[in-house]
Amino acid sequence: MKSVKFSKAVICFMIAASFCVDAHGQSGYRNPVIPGFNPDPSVCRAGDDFYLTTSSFEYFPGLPIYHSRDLVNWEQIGHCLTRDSQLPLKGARASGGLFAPSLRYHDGVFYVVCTNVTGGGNFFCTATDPAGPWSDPVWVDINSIDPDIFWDEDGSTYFVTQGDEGIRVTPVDLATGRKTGPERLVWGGTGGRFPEAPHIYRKDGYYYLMLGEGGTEYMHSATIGRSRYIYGPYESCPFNPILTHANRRGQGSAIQGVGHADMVQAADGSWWMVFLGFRVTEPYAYYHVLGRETFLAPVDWPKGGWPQVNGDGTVGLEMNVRTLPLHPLAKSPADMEFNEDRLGFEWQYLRNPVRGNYSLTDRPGFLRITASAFTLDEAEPVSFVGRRQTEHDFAAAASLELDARSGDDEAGMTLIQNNSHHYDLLLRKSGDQWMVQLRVRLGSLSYIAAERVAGSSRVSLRIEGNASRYAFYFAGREGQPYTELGRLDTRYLSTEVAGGFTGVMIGLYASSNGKPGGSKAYYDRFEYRVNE
Ligand code: 6LW
Repeated sequence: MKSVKFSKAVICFMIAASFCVDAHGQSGYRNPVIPGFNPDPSVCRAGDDFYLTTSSFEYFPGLPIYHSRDLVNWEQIGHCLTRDSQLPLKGARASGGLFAPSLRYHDGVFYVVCTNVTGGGNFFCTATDPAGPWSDPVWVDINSIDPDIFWDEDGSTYFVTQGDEGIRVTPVDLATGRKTGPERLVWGGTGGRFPEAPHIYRKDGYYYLMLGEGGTEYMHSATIGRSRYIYGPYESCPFNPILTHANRRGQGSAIQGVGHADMVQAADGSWWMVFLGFRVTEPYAYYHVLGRETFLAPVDWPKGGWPQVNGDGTVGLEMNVRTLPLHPLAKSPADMEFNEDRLGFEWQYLRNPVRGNYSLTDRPGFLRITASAFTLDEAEPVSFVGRRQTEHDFAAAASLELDARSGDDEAGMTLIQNNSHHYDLLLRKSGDQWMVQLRVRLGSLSYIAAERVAGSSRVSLRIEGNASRYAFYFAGREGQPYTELGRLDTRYLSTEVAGGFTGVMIGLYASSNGKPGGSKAYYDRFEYRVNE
């Protein structure tokens, strides 16, 4: 019996950002460039290749690694943290675990520096191939978050982190992970709350220190300062914030909360910024369910050497700007038959998985998930594997057979924002009957919104989403028409309601609800289609 592994190359998750070229050869692209829960992006360049990582919190494996040749089209090539020894998530609360990473390339080596807020704090890992394998973490005794790593021209190396009062710079010996000097507060930003997400760039004799400010919600922004000395004093850019939608220009935009940015220079000399933002369900409807996503904007350096982001510091869904030569990617297949021996990189577990609970080879053509006693309500390694909801308009479906031992066993699909906010479409046995249920879990409220007799232990489940509603369906047998079970508002799975730093994931799971686990759910198909 073989456990499910995450493939390096076999099943690549292709993110096909759409693009267009007009009659004059002017190219454009569509934001976000990496849709769905992908916050705190950090980017680096190695030759003509760009690599990017984002925060992954309580999900495992941790820190997706994306590759691109044009900054527009991204393909996931792996994860940084694939071993339990690299990423202990025991007891990780929702939105615990891994916060804001930085990804850098220096002298032929890739570095990821990050914070595990659940345990261990700051660390860095290295790799010569960003697809992995990555080293075990080197833990660094600095007690603050959002670390960046910076190499100065004299060879000194620094960690740049967020402290309560502002940004700190600390010399660190990368051979040992030890501090070689004190943590020094260098800049408090421009006065916005939560000065965080620091990144330092060396340009034209200056140290440029870019921050996120305003908190990661609607007041978010990117600001920048510069100094001739790494320890400051930092002079604030007169045009701050250089990126924000928390002003009249961003009012009514479908994109809100832009900030937490990183910059990269392409081989042709052009500068680009990646940053997080979120798509509200519609302009002026102030909630979002997809989490914070990764956006892209061009950067110029006119005005006395201060960066200007996409002209006026705002961005759109359609970006009518000249790009690098585009390298479109094939789209990921919408249908999965579970015939491969590994799941694609887009799939993640909740916390360190009990590996024996998952198999693709136990019964060829099926993903077997063995129920654990844990439920989706607990901050535990529940038997679950899921992928991001990447667009408001989507359809997801799964076919399932449940080998239930008792009425306590259940399995099905879930839309999960966190342990206390999820919608479950599940199969369970009640006496002699097989029932399909639609269960709502919102904070202290948990109830069965609808249930129907399923007819057998084999069902097809389907969820369709748009900006405001999720609709839930089931079909008793292959080929039978779907019956609608109910509709639920998207709003209650939003970050505004549920809180936290993640976005909605579409999961397959099995649970024995606190009783000894062991019953098996066999999934033989999964489909995920988006309407762009
Ligand atoms: C991250 C902080 C932030 O540490 O959210 O948007 C936190 N910015 O920089 C978690 O993603």
